[in-house]
Amino acid sequence: MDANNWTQLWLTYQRIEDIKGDWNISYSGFDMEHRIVESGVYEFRNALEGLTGENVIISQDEEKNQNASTLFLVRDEGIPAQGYFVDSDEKGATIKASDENGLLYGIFALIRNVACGKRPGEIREEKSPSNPLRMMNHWDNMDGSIERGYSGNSFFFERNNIIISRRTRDYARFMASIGINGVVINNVNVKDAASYLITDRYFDKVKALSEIFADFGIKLYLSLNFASPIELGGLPVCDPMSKEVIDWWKDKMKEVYDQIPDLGGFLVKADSEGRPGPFTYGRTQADGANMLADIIAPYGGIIIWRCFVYNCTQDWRDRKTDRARAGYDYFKEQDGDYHDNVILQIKNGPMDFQIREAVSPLLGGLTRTNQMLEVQIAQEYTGHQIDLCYLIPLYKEVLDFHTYCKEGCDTVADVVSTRTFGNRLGGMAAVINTGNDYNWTGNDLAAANTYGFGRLSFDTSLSAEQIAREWIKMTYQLPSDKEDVLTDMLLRSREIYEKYTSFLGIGWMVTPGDHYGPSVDGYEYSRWGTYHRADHLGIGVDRTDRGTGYAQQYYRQNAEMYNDPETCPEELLLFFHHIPYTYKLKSGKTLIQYIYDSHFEGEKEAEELSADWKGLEPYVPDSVFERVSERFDRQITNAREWRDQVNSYFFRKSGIPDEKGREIY
Ligand code: GCV
Repeated sequence: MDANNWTQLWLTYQRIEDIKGDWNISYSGFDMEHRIVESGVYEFRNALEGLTGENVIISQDEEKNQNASTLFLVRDEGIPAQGYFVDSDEKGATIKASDENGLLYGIFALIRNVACGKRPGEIREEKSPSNPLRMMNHWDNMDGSIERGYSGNSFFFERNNIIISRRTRDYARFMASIGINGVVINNVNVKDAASYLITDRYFDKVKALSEIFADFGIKLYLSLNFASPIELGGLPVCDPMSKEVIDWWKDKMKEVYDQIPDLGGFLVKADSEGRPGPFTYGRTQADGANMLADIIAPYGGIIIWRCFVYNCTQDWRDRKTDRARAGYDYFKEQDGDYHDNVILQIKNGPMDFQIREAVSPLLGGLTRTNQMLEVQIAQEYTGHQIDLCYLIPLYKEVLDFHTYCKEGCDTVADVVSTRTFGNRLGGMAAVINTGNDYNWTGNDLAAANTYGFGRLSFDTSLSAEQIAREWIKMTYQLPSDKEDVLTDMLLRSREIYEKYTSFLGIGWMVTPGDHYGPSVDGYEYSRWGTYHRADHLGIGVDRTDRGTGYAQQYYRQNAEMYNDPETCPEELLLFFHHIPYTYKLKSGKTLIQYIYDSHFEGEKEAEELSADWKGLEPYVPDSVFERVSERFDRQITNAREWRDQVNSYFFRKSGIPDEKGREIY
């Protein structure tokens, strides 16, 4: 692997040797030459050779190889789509599935169980995916840069070319191993060369990429420029109701699908942060999405339309306009109008991937529309893959949130899985955190988030701890007490990051633009709709019925809960309320004292994380130890800066000293 200059992430195959030796493969109902089946068998060989370090004989002839174990690959129509059943005994293993994706996931499940220390005979697992769509969104630009990327440059694009290498295949293997079945390769902000991905300038390479993905059961999707009729077609408008525009798209999509028949469809960011969209022509978001969806329906394509639509030129003096309201205000009205090959992709919170915010009321608020949850693995607001921040607990909270949209089946996990409303499409998407760094994710420990998102989107019942342990076992060979240490570090990390950056749901005190490090007023007088409204008496945004009314976008139970500071969950208090510094929290502490305490604690706990990591030095590869240690040093510097800037700011605003007399500047 070193020769290629990248790691194998969690597919290291070094942990145990219980399945070593030669194997027969017996196929029943599966074509051994099917591309996905071949990939699965190849991976099985990889695992065996990785474990033993020597070549193994994999044969189809049981007669010839009587001492070998046997892997039975059996088609069983009774197993749900993309699901699998894995069983094993001393003589081998059986994987049943009704389709090739399920078979591939079954093979990975077998390998995962072995790599996690289970012995043949102990392995028995039956799973079908919680979500039909499990997608990664790359924000990769064609010049090779990555928007919000913290792990080097793109491995898909370089100087406006598409790169295809062994790394591409490895990437597809990693994604399949965690159950991902869709990948959007380019940034949602589609500009410049990326607009040309749907032209013959790039067809050959996009097709080649889509075929590599297809080997692993993954569909390739592209982000689309809504203004393509203008930019590529030379038309004066891109009005979705204009006949000329529709005809242009029809010809374009025919050309695209003729060349790339496997293409899954398109992701569209429209009318958002300067991107073009239907609003320019007085049309609705549904008009835009449906026009494209109808055109690609005959090819089996889908349109994934983002709900991240808000006014980004707001006047900070205006206290009525509330960015948090925007998604619901724009999209709820047309619930039911979207055609059945459109999915609305909704960020987990109504603002933008803060370390803590309320769950978007659109999730479950829409009842007649395909919907999909979008989360961010790339650590834009959560530490740039410098600071440790295991995000699976955050995703779990969102998935477990009760929306009250339907009795007994109302969590976000229920809604996006399609269980609640029986929608045709649904699932989870994540803005991925990879790049061409040697270790793919900048911080080696950030790979736990990449791995974790995939596993969670496949099986939303897994706990954050189970996922962390799996990832650790597959990636490193730690004695069990050290595995506990690393698991615990991951599980503490989100709360620690929250403590020194953002208290009680306030968010946005980050350096503008870059979003790493503190700048308490950085966004306070800006156009982005991201305010904390701190004055000398208190802080927080009144989103109740006395304020912006955002809380009323939820179903009654949640609306009432959020509307009252006494029942509002404390971790979101300042997201929903403007609260005096002297307000007593449930603990009996005043708000100002909580601000001081949490920042002192957060910094101290960041130091403890770093100390815990130092204790793992003998157990992880030297290069990993060094890379991660260097990041912990930067995390401590960052946490100190946050602690001192935030505490000083609120001391100066409020004039109230710290009860414990600690140093504030
Ligand atoms: C891709 C935030 C980020 C942008 C990103 C945008 C989005 O505003 O800062 O970089 O653009 O979200 O999700 O579209």
